[in-house]
Amino acid sequence: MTTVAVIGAGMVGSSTAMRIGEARLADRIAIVDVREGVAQAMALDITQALAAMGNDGRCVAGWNAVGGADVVVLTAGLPRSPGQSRSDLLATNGKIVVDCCREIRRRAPDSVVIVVTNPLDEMTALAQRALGFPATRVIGMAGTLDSARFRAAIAARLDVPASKVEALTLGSHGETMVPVPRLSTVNGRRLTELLSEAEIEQLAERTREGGAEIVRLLERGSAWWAPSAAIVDLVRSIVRDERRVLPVCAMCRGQFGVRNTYVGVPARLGAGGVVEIVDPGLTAAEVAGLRAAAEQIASRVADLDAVIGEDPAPPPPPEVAEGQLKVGVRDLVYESRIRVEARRALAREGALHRLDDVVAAALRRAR
Ligand code: LAC
Repeated sequence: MTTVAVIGAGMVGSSTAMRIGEARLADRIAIVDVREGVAQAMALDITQALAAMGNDGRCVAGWNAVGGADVVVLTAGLPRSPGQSRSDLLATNGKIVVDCCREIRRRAPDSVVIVVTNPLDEMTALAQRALGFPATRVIGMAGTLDSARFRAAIAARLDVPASKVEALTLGSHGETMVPVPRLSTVNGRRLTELLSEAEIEQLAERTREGGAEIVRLLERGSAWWAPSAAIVDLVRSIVRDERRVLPVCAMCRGQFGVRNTYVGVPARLGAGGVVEIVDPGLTAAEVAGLRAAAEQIASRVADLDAVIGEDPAPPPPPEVAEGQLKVGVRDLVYESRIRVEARRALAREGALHRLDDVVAAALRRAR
């Protein structure tokens, strides 16, 4: 029996729960919200909708229903208001994420957690600390959404079916997003052969601003149809162990020169979460964009301690859990701090290329 839990019964959470039911990805869907009546209403409405469609799926409300979930989708938090950036939500949503993670840790300790709450990259890093799960089991959903927006923008510009467009975005779910037009194709032809650099940049900018454009138009709340579709893509690859490579916010342990930081990268997703991080053959300039995104995320993660107050991290999990580097959960924040300070000092000296070595040396000294 497969249980998928969705935390947060707002528009993103409830449309995700409905899509999971429609796609028959779970025998049981749990839905939770601080507004208990809203979660109960959504559970009834979704179960009745599935019945109307001849689908036996069931949606159940409340934290008890989360027990033993295979996948947990964390959407709880406030959406952006017009004029707000995703990082304006750091403090408010940080507290909500930590509270929810305490429950998830207790009730679904073996789950794969997909974080959707904004600011996405920072909330994913925070959730991993608060959960104390191996980072392979905590990912953030942004890349499949941003890539879909890039694909839709390309399809509209060239008036071709979206299904004939391949498009990829990496980096953050924010201003340091890294659309990769070099790897984008339309009917198998490279996008770079079809449009000028300036035209492609316009589409990339529209993609970076894709979420804000909808927030402005809605005046209240943010998008849900594309986010929920993009979440379901990840859920499917995990619950069916499809092992597809999808762009997600994942912990890098040295890949692309990014150490112990969450950032948007292509990752193979299977039953246990991230199977591997895949290099699609990025150029030096694209890697530089990815690293700039990772550094910005790391510096914001370093600020989270002040936001959250008490340390939410449980004791570090066994190092062998990930079969990777010897890294404890606290290092994520600790290394970020070292990185931010070293970055400032090296930038003054014009020696940023030494950043990794300086940080590695500082970590060695500290251990
Ligand atoms: C968006 C918000 C949810 O991109 O971040 O639509």
